[in-house]
Amino acid sequence: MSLKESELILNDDGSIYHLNLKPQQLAHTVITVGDPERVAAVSRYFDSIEIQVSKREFHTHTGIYKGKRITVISTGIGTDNIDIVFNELDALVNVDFQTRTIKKDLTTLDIIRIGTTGAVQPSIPVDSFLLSQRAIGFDSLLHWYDHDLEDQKMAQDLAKKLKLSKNVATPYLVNCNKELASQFQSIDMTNGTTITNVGFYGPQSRSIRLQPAHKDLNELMANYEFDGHKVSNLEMETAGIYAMSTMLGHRAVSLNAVLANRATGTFSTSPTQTVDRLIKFSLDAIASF
Ligand code: R1P
Repeated sequence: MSLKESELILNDDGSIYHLNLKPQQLAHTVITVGDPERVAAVSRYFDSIEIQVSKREFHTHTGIYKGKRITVISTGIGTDNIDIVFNELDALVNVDFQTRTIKKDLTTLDIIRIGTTGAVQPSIPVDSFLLSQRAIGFDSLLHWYDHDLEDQKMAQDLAKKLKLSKNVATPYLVNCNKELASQFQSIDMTNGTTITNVGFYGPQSRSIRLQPAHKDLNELMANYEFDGHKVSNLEMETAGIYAMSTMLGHRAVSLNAVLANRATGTFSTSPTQTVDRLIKFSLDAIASF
C-alpha cells in the first residue's frame, strides 16, 4: 500500500520533510547530538565531508572517518524531536520514496547518541562518561505507539516509590542494544539507568523561581534500587531513542558526558573539552567495528 502524501511528506527535491535529507545522503552509522553546533564539533574530525544539510534544528553532516561512512545529525532537545528524527531516519532507509511503499528488505541503522547529562548519584564524577544501559521515560512518547515492549516492572515500581501521580507520568522502560553498547565500554565508562524527562527545570526538580511539584524527586531517585539497578542520571532524549529504535528494529546506544552532578550541586568547569573527549572516544570506537 502506498503511503499518502500527508503521511510520508517529501519536499520538492525528493528529500524528507523535516530532515531535508535524501536517502543516498544518510550513512548507516548515525551519531545523534542535541546541539546543532555539536554536529561540526564531530565532523571536524572526519577525513572528508560529503554533504551538509540543515533545516530548523536538524543539521546533518555525512562524511568518512577512518574509512567508515558516518552521518552526524542534531535532534534538538526532547523526545518530541526524537519522534520526528527517528521516523524520518527510518523512512530514509526503509521506504521506497518512488513507490511510497515499505521495502521488503529492511535496513538496520547503528545509532549512537553523544549527549550531555546530570548525574543523580554523588559518586558519579562531573566530566566522566556514562553509557545508558537502560532508560526510563517519564515522557509519553512510547504510549502513542502500538507496541509490545514487555518487562515494565522497574518502571512501574519506580513510579510508585517516587509517588508519581498518573497525570504526571506513566514511566516506560527501554534498553540499549547490548551488542552495540559493548563496542563503547572502557575502564572509565559508568553503565547506568537513565531517566528521560520532558523538561530541564521542573521536570528535573530544578528551581530558579518556580517550585517543582516533586521537591525531593532527585533524592528519592538517588536512593532507589531495583534488582541491583540504581538511577544514575537525568536527561531528555535517551528513552525516546531506545523506544523508537527498538520498535523500528535499529540498534542504539546513548553515551553521555556528565556535565552536572545534581547531588553535589556541581557543574563542569570544562564542558566543551569533556564533550570533545567523548566525541573522539566515540568516533574511534565506531571506526573499529
Ligand atoms: C539540556 O541542556 C539538553 O542537554 C542534554 C539533554 O538531554 C537536553 O537535550 O543533552 P544534549 O546535550 O545532547 O542536548
